[in-house]
Amino acid sequence: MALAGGIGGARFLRGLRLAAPDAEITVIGNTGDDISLFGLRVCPDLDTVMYTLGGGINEEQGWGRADETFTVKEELAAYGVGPGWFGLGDRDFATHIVRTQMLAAGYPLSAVTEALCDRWKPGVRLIPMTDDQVETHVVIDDPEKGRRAIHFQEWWVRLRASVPARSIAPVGADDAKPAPGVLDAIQDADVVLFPPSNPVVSIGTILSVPGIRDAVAARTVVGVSPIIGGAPVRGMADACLTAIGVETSAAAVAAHYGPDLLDGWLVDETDTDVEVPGIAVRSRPLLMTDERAAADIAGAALDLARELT
Ligand code: GDP
Ligand code: FO1
Ligand code: CA
Repeated sequence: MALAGGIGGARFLRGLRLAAPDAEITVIGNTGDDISLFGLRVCPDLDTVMYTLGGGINEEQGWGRADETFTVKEELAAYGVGPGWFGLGDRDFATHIVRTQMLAAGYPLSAVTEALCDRWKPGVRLIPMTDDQVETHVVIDDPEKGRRAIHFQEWWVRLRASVPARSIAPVGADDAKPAPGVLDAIQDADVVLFPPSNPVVSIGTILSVPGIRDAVAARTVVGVSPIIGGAPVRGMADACLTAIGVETSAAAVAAHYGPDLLDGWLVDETDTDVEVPGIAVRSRPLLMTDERAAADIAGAALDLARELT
């Protein structure tokens, strides 16, 4: 089983599915990025995993649908209805409409996600970390409005993480319960994998749901570094790590997870001499240039897990 954020998680999982075709793979998805827009519930990381594994993703962008159009967004803008900084496409809108309709009818997010996956057939069981609402917020010093908390998406997408985060918090996590099946999946797993997802706002958020961290720590856990040569492969994960006082390096991220949680850690071949007390480190190419490369990385993570079990 694996925890997963968006792009890094989804591409790793596509490789894992290829590396272990006979395995039953359960994925616990991050819902801290979720946001309500135009009255619709949007779950970017769940959708990125679902579309990527289901063959509907915009490959270049890494999020959103392939062959997308933006007519609804343009029409909303013509009414002066925003936000204009979040690009919801027409095809993607349908997903959010179905989701919101089912949530309003009383179905929990886990059941809604299962229903959406009936169409996409991702080949893994995708469960949101919780059915309760958890939203990551970021405290910034706004040049005009002073210190205030904004939604993670506003910081990440509108501001491109250009304003330093004073702190980052998964609002609602303290009172959230793991979704049905989450703790069982962790307890029954042969191995728990951390894809190269964002350590703070993807993996960190999932681990902030009470009960999940302890359940994971009791298993054999192998992670893949999202940091190569002191920088994220894509995105602004460095801005998130800085906010929690962790250096942007493969070693520092492993040390941040710590030996209580992590048993094994894959770092890139160019990150030589990485040593983390209590964690078995192996180096190999970590760029997911295509599905085969991602499968080789996933295979190496499984090999290390077997070695450590
Ligand atoms: P997000 O929710 O869309 O931001 O995606 P995730 O949290 O799942 O993953 C984001 C992380 O994936 C970023 O910090 C990247 O550094 C990492 N990443 C993206 N592509 C690659 C890759 O090819 N190799 C590795 N090792 N990390 C990657
Ligand atoms: N990311 C962007 O950088 N700009 C967007 O306009 C944008 C729209 C969007 C719509 C649906 C969706 O599922 C994801 C979307 N993302 C967009 C990706 C995204 O929200 C972030 O990259 C992640 O949440 C960060 O992990
Ligand atoms: Ca995310």
